[in-house]
Amino acid sequence: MSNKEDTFVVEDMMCDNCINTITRTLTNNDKISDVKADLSNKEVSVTYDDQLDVEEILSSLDNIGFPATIKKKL
Ligand SMILES: [Cu+2]
Repeated sequence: MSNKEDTFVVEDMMCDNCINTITRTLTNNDKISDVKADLSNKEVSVTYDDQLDVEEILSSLDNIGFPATIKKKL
């Protein structure tokens, strides 16, 4: 098993409370090993087991009221 990292754009992430909610929710998933939120860019970088479907990350963010999109890699 190996890890991959994706960055998500979360437009509704406005403050530290949002970051806490997002970080707590994602780190509850044991296939997610690291979450780094950057409020200034409204981006969340997630390191996760490649067995985890990225759609699951998107839907868990959607479920807590933070719809997200995957940032395209350059
Ligand atoms: Cu907030």
